[in-house]
Amino acid sequence: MTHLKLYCFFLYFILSFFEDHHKMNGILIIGGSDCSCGAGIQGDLKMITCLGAYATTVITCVVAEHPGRVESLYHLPSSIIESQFHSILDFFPIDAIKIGMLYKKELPQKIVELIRRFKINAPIVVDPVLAAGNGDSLAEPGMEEELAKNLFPLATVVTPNIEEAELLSGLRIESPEDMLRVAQDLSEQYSTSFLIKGGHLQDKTTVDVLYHKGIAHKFELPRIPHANPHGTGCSLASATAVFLAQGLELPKAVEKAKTKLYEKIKSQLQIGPFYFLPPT
Ligand code: PXL
Repeated sequence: MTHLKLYCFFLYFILSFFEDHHKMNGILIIGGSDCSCGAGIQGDLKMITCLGAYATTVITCVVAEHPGRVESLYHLPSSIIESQFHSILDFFPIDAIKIGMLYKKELPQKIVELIRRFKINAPIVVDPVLAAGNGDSLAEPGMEEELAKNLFPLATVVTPNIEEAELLSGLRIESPEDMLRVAQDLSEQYSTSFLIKGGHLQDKTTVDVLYHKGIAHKFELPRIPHANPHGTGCSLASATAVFLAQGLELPKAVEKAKTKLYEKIKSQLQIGPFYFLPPT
């Protein structure tokens, strides 16, 4: 090394001590684009940004939708999905991953391959997106098995809503007690934690149930009358990813995520005939 190079290296080293690095947790979101910006990538991006983390996105498909219905969707070729991974992971630190809508049945295996190839070692929240809140399909038939075989073994937590938990378990869920039983069953079957999101059960309270390391945790908050904004499921999962990135234990991360979501639901925005979570 020349003297000049050595001097520059030394100067850089000294200056880096005084630099005011603004450290933010990096959250990688893998999922579908919702053009109405309620759910999917855009919903996650709003929640993650609000919580002070920095989100990067790998978009798997583009969905033309609003909260009332899914109009059409276009899934992206696997080469561009891989390329997005490259662009981000060549330089970006990842403190948590949130996986949402994949649509194509071959994607769970592909995503696992990429996570392994890039040696990402961070908590992973798997939202097993199968259908939209209005019942429209958001995955190819047979996605349940592909998610279970490939992604559940890597998941820190899997976050189905009631309908998705029913599809994954083959059991009916009509009450918080059913949620507890199914969360335990799924958790034991797949050896990972399950958070069943109960927002779609009609009750005076909203209950989410986490089964984690042999213990059931029930998170209950009052239901806000007439509040049904789009994207609550995605937002709960992405907020959980942020708190896991901060190093919180899973039950605490879920509790904080639910409290944040509750605050946002209280100030939901009416836009046309639909309700959305506020962007701030
Ligand atoms: O509301 C469900 C939904 C709609 N659209 C996209 C989603 C989801 C749920 O995850 O990812 C793109």
